[in-house]
Amino acid sequence: MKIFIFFIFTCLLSNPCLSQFAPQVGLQGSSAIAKDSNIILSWASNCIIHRGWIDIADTTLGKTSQGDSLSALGMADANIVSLGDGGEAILYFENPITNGNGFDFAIFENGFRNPIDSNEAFLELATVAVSNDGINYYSFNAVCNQDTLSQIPGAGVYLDARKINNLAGKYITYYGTPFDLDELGMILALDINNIHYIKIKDVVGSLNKQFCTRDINNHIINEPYPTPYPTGGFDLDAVAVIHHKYPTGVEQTYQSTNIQLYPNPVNDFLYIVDFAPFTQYRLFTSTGQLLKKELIAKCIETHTLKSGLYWIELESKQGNKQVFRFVKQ
Ligand SMILES: [Ca+2]
Ligand SMILES: [Ca+2]
Ligand SMILES: [Ca+2]
Repeated sequence: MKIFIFFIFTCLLSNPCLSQFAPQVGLQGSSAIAKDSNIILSWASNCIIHRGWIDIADTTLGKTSQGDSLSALGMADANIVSLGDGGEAILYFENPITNGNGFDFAIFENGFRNPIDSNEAFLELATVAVSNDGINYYSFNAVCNQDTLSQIPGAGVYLDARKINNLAGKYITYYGTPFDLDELGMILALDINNIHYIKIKDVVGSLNKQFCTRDINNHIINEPYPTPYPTGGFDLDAVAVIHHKYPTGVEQTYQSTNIQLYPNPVNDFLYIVDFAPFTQYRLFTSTGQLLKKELIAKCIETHTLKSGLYWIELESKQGNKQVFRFVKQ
């Protein structure tokens, strides 16, 4: 009997049609990340767009044109770049994203809620993959349990976030869909603590098997299609970093324009000019290991450092920080 109950329970858990994922923004259990959440450390600052078609089934219409790569940079602001059918955005992070506790980054789109059902929203979806080197990408296991009885049209029909997991675009404007690198921890070829690239690829929501996108369960993802406008497809607003490798945080703290560090590359001494209001510094290796923490002086001894890349973080009495990189010869 126990075995039977276990069998039933296992079937319930493994049946994708019965899975319930986190609900839309504002509902209990939602995993949405607000754009002004204090867990966000920084925002994407480098993006390349590979436009997709206005309609993949009629390429004479050309490609989408709304926004450009700049629209995807900085804090979420509802200024978007439209990827088009099957279009891609590739974001590069010089300071790599790492696998911290919980979610590690979040992707912002411009969906909007159904005015008469708070569980539903007009959503356009995208698959998400990450890479160490910009060549080998590994995808999050996307799930969309929306039925495929009839095509979700390009307007007027809403999706329920509880049927969607690991697809960007699950949440409405100003709320990011979060991703946890821990879920990719079993992939030996991927270092989840050194993610330099995120690839966001529009889901072609067509039910036509020639063009469709399938989820990890080989289920066709039924989302708005066609969207035959210059604004067609996934609308990327921003990408927030929640965990990253080096102790930057510059984006949310004081930035001085007067500070100069020289020479760089450095030999025996690193000179710091006009360092006020900073009073102390912390020196890190390229992998984030703290080497020393001291009061700032005009001249810092570096002759004992091995050759390589280092990070120096200046901090004021108020806790404001600024980070610089230098190379020891
Ligand atoms: Ca994580
Ligand atoms: Ca789409
Ligand atoms: Ca934006």
